[in-house]
Amino acid sequence: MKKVIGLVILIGLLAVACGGGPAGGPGAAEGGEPTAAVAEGEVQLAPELSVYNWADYIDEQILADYTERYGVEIIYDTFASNEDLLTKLQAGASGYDIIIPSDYMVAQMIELGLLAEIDVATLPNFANIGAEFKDPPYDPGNAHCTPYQWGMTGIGYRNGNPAFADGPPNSWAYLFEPSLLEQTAPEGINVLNDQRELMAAALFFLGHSPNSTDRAELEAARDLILQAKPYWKTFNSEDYYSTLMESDEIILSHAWSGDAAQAFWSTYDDATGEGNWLFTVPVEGAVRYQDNVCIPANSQRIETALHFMNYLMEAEVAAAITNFTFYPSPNEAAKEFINPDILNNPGIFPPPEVAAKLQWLTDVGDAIFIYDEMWTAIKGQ
Ligand code: N2P
Repeated sequence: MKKVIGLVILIGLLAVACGGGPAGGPGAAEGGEPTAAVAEGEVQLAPELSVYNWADYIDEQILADYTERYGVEIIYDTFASNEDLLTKLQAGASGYDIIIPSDYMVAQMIELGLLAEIDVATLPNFANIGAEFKDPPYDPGNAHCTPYQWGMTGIGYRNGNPAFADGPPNSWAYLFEPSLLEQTAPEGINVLNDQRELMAAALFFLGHSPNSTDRAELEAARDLILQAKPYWKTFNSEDYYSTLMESDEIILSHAWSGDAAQAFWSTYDDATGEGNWLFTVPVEGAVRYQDNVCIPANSQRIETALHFMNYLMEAEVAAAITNFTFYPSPNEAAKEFINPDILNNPGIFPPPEVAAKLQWLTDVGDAIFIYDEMWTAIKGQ
């Protein structure tokens, strides 16, 4: 289904209908181009909007602020992985208006016809997005989605634990090598409950591409995971930072960078200047992801979803999201509102030598069925 949405056109028409226009009062821009103020003032918003996001990936106050400003109730829910999101969406009738898939999943969803088309030229705040984040390979021309936040996948570890006395666990060997696991497993290890991420960790460790489509390589990754699995306490990618890291149920976790940073700051002690959790990027390489704001093709509230999408790209809103989640923002205009401690933190905004080790996950096409088969074996045994 092809839906090209023109927010400015729609707003422009409404402005005319309401007697607005180039000289028509507040919100009317010079030259007749609608501004964000017009967008805020004139678009007809639905009474509610359903938003489906990763866990711990927004300050819910930002949703409350939107409700207060625009009178739109947000129905909010979270998911644990891109594949969970896809399953929900494919089940149909999900009712979601805004979803936040990662890069490779955007490509898969476009292929499956699950996303509404948008025209970013109609979203005034898209201008705030940094050039390097626009027009991504998985969604040329941002024809479906706008960038939300990005980050890295690595290893979170308990600061001060003797197991890490010789240095950070900066190798995937800490997830897979029995001699290391024997030391750390008794105190608890968590891995992300995320098939592409866990397979990528194993593939990096084996020296293969995280986007391998080779059955023999994927089977080797599965076997590596299966031999390490008895050492792992939990598969959790949803509330692991609060229920496992912060509460000291574990000492090591396969982790997304911002979640580890949240665990650091929530345990931060002013007296020592330290938090309980640190983060490291394995030497073998690691995943870098770009998460995106998209609208399911079957949304019944597309204009409101576009309005919300535009709101998330306001410089101060995007900064508030990063200041809460500790994930880097693609929003260039937000930078002046981001806490400098976050901007200058190499565990959040990676320096070039770390960035050089990061790789995107891409759509693996039909090989996804091999990944599904491997994952079923991994989770089933
Ligand atoms: C936050 C999840 C980060 C998104 N808990 C990973 N793509």
